Amino acid sequence: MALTVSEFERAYKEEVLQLFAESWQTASLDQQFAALASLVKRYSASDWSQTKQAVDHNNEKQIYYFSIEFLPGRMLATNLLNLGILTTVERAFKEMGLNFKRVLGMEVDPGLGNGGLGRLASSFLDAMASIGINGNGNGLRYQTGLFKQDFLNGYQVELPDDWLRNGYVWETRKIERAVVVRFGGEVNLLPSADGRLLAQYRHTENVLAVPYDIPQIGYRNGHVNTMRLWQAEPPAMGQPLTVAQREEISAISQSLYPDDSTEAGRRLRLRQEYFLVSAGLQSIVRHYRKTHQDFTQFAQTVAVHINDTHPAMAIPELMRLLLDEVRLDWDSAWAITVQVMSYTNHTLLQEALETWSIDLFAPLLPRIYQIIQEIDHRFRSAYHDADPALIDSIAPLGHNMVRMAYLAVWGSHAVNGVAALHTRLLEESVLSGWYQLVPERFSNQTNGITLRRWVQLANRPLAKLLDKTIGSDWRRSPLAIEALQPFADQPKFLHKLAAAKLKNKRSLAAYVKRTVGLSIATDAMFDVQIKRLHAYKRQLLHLLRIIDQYQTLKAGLAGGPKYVHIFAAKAAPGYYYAKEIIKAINATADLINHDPEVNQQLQVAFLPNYSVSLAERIIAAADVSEQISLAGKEASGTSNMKLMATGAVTLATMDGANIEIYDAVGAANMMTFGLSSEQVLQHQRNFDYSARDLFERDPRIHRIVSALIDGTIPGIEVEGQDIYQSLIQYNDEYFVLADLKAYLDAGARLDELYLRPEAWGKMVVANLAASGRFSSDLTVAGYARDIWHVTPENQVNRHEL
Ligand code: 7GP
Repeated sequence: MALTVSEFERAYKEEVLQLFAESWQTASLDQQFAALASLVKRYSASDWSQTKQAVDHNNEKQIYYFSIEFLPGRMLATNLLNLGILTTVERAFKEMGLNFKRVLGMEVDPGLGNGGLGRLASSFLDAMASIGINGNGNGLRYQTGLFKQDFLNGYQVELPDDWLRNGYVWETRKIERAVVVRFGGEVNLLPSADGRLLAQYRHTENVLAVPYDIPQIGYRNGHVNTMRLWQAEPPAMGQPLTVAQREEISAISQSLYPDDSTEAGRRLRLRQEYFLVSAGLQSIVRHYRKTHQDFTQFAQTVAVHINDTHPAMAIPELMRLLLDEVRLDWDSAWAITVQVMSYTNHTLLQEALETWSIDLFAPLLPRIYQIIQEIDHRFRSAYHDADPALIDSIAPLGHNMVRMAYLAVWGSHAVNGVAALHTRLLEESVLSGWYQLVPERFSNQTNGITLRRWVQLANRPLAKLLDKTIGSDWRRSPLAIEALQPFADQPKFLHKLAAAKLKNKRSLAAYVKRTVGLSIATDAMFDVQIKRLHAYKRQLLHLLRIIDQYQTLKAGLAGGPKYVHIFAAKAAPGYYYAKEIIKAINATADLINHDPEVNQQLQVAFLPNYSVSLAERIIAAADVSEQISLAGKEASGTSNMKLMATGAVTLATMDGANIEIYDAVGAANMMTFGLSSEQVLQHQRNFDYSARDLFERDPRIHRIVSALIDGTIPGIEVEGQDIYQSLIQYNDEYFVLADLKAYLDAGARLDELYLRPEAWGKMVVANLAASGRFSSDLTVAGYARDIWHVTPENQVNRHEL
């Protein structure tokens, strides 16, 4: 949009006055933030309304991205950037003598997600708006996020993440669009006038689903989509409810991933999942009916994407609506449903494949259960001449369970994995039966990231340098950054690149000092591992390398570059082993950071409360990106992409999207090591891996691992023992020791390169130049083409990669 500095200043001052009856000079930072955000929302309002009108007017197809998690991060800077007024507003703030950065810092991170899956969902919403497709989010409005993490004596402490306490500026409550979601009760199928059975419900628990809409502004294209979050409330009318009943209802949208170790917790999760899909689909069907008489056009105008299995009940719920309310026959309803639905799998971990016991499911969702039984029955009859053992092993119902992934594949026309290796492993293992049956449904769509956020916003020094060096095309066309490649050989440019990195390191160092009181050396190599804490991601492997570095320094054998190891990670509250690893890393950090014999060379910082906004600080400052999961376990990873796109070099196993980064940058520009996924499988099949052998035969491994239990690291008597036992006694499920030597060697090779700034700079440039292909604009263009069958309004220039 067009806006001059003085126009903006006038509007802003008026906004502060109107909202708070304060002059702009005396407004608090919170008020400054609220006024600016409210103005931005106003600026986007007419585009938002017009986008919605155009959809209806032209009968355009809409994508609904159903997800139990979203991680949008802070929205103010993104919205300003996407509206095209970021620099204008910055200039105005400067002129008014106000601190723009601090105002941005007032925004809270929405607590609507926990990890990669949620961040990907938000990144896709941004991309859909930015390439000009009508793509809406459908999620839950959790009152409290996962948890706020702090450390007490090195242990993780979980504090409530009360992110909505002061309201959320970007949302609008739409009470007039509320719908009723029904649970429990009885369903009777009664004959009706049209000769078909009519589902009659009795004694149901009715929950009001109230939508809150948030604008999702596209990048400088006037396209504004909607992220819709549902809140559960007691209905205004009907039977009076007890306090306890009302609380049970609000609990549905109270918090993300309730503890599922109890029956009550599992029931709550199931209620959440059904609430999410039923509210979303009811509102989609209602909207469609406003402009259409019959349902012949439904699949041409609606696509519903099931982000992992949590929303897989969208399939039986849409069937319910089409059968019971629209009154279609089964075959027509099923044909529409399959055309509408598509499903992405995000993990191969067996424990993450959702199943629900029928004993829990059937009484809570009686009609949905009936429909799933019918789906299961018809599936089995459709394949009555196939191998019965195969059909039995992949049917939606089996072993007294509803198997959500199988239901999702059978009810969708498209299924995808999130990186090439992951998709192949899905086809060969987790979903192999399904791949045999319906191979044409499977495709790969490698994940992507919002480069605008990670480069344009979170790495301003780099962004400026790119503009000066290759012009600003890269801001709109991600692949244009390839033009940087020739500068890999220009020492002057490499020098500037290093200076930009140093700037980011200084900002991060100031933050580290402020938050954890540690002064980190900005002339050190910043070696970063940031992601959820999970055994398969092997933060432990990284810790063992740090112990090795410590022991080397203590033995007086220095020589490598200075190191600052940076971690950020939350462990799930019930994941005891992950919490022990956090404690072990913190204890090691404490030892190293306080030992004057080593702390000039080596430091370790574990930053609490990993979040999108913390990631923005860390990623810009990173030199090394640790992507060291056990091969075959990490579906894709996306921090690997963010880090390479802002100038870090990747130290990685051949897992997930690391392989595609390797293909993009070449062997010379990435350091890979370790077992391949095939080798891991082979060891698992042959039972021929012995961690104890390695420990006993290799003196270096012996020395490193022993540090966990011999008192070298004070304060981990219990944790050190447990970790030691998981490695030696229980034979190291994640092959940490199997990969340790290769990892140390790869680290040493990286050290040598880091000590030669020109060699290092060359690698950094190669990574930057190859990063464009990981833009989620391109990923989403792939979904649009292969899965949703829509054409983006904006040109997305994905030339053949
Ligand atoms: C994650 C995968 O672990 C990660 O490799 C991938 O990049 C990301 O999804 C986006 O595709 N999976 C999850 O976050 C997840 O499975 C389930 O959460 C609760």
